[in-house]
Amino acid sequence: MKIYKTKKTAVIVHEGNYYLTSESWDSIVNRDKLYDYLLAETKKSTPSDIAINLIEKELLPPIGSQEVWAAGVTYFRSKEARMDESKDSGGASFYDKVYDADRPELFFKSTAERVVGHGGYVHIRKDSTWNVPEPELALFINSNGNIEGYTIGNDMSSRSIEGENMLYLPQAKTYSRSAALGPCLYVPASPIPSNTTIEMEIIRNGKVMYHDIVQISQMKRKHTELASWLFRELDFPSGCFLMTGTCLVPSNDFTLAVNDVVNMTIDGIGMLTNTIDVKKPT
Ligand code: DO4
Ligand code: MG
Repeated sequence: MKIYKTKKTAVIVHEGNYYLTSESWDSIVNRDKLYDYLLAETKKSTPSDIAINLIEKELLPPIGSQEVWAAGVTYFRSKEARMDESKDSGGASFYDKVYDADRPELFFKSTAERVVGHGGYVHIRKDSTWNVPEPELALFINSNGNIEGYTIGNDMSSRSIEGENMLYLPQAKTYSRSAALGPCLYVPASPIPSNTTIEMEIIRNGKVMYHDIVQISQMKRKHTELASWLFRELDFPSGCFLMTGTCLVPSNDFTLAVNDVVNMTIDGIGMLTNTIDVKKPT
C-alpha cells in the first residue's frame, strides 16, 4: 500500500488502483494500524482515474507538519568514512565510539517546509567544497512512537564542513533543501524485510558517476531501537520522519556538481529523483 501527497489531496495506491482521499495528510497518517485504516478506505471508495494525473503532475513530498530527524553512523561504511574525513580535526574517535555505544547518534534534519520531493532540486552549500547525497530508508513514526510507514530520504551533506569540526554538524546537515523525501509513503502490512535494498546512482551529463546497492540488513541498529531513543524525551504530536543512516558513500575524490541527477531506489517504495542546485548567496 502506498500513499502519495499531491497539491489537491492524498492518493492511496493499492493493487494497481488509485483512490482519492478527503482528509488532511496529518490526520490520515498519524494513527496506529495505518495499513488497516488505508485498506478499509480503499474498500469503501471507488478507484479514480484523476488520481493518476494528480500523482504525475502535482506530486508533493509525503510530509505534513512533521519534523525530519536523522540517525548517523548506523552502518560500518559510514563510520569508516566519517573517521577518515575527520582524522585531521581529531574527531575520528567519536565516530568509532558512537558506532559501538548504546545511545545512537540522532540529529535534527529538517522542518517540513524545507523538504524537497521527488523531481525537486536539492541544494549544495556555497561555502562547502565536498558534498554528497546520502540515500537512507526513512521511517514514518506516529505520535505513539510506532513505525507505520517508510519513504526514501536524501540526507544531503557537506563532508568538508562536517570534517572540519564535529561541532559544525548542524551546518553540514541542516540548511534549506538539504533533505528530500519521497516519492510516497509506503505502508506495508508488516515491517519492511531485512533483505530490502537501497540503491543510488549519480548521473552527470548522461554519464553514471556513481552506482552502488546495499541491503538494509547491514545496518547495526534496529529500526525500533532508533525510534525508541528518539521518542525518549521528545513529543511528536503528528508523528515524525527518521532517516536511518547511510551505507552508500562515494569515494573521497567525488563531490556533487550543479545539475547532477541523483536517483535513489528502495524496494517496495520506488525511486526518489533529485537534481542538484546551488543556493545563491544573499
Ligand atoms: O555524524 C555524521 C552523520 C552521519 C550520517 O548522516 C549517516 O551516517 O548517515
Ligand atoms: Mg546520513
